[in-house]
Amino acid sequence: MHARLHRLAQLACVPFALALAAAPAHATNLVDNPGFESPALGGVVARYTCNCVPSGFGWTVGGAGVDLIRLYWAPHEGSQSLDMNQDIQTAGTPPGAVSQVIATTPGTTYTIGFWMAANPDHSRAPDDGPPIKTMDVSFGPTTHSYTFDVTGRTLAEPGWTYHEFDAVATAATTTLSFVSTFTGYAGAAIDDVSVTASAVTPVRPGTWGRIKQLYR
Ligand SMILES: [Ca+2]
Repeated sequence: MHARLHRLAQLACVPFALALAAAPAHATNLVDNPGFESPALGGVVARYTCNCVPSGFGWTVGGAGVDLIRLYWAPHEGSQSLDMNQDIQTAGTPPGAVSQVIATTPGTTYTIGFWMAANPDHSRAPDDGPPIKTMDVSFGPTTHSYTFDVTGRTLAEPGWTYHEFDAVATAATTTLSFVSTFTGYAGAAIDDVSVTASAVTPVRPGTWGRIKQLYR
């Protein structure tokens, strides 16, 4: 191609390239099965007790286990959400946990978001546990504690509440974990978890400087 034609062809691409550079970074959710919709249950509950990743679940179950709940109470989205304490049908249900390892870039800030409510069932008090449900959420070495008051909440209106925090990754992988911190069969509930890398401020070279550079 003639040099001048080649430069014109390059120039024609400038607006498109600038548009790409100026576009905000898409906030990709790095969490596997973030809304607990997998596996889709045929019944109301799946009780996970293994210290493993149940088939299709994407999260490692820890502690005394958790209950995957389908439409017993209204989820925040979709049809399913997670009860952080498994209902073992007897008194003194110990707390459960879930975690997953996420690929991260050291030095990058991530925003960890989730919706929190609680199992509002109160039919076997006091085995349901305290009205204030507590949970720790960790991203690597960063941990925050959260509470949810289930008083007055119902199956139809669990009172889903959004929380988020920022944390800087220190390694190529970072463990995201949700850990219940109380005893009782009615645990904190979570849905719609997200981990997103902070948007990088795009570099926008001056249009005229870019054009002059092409014609040097
Ligand atoms: Ca869901």
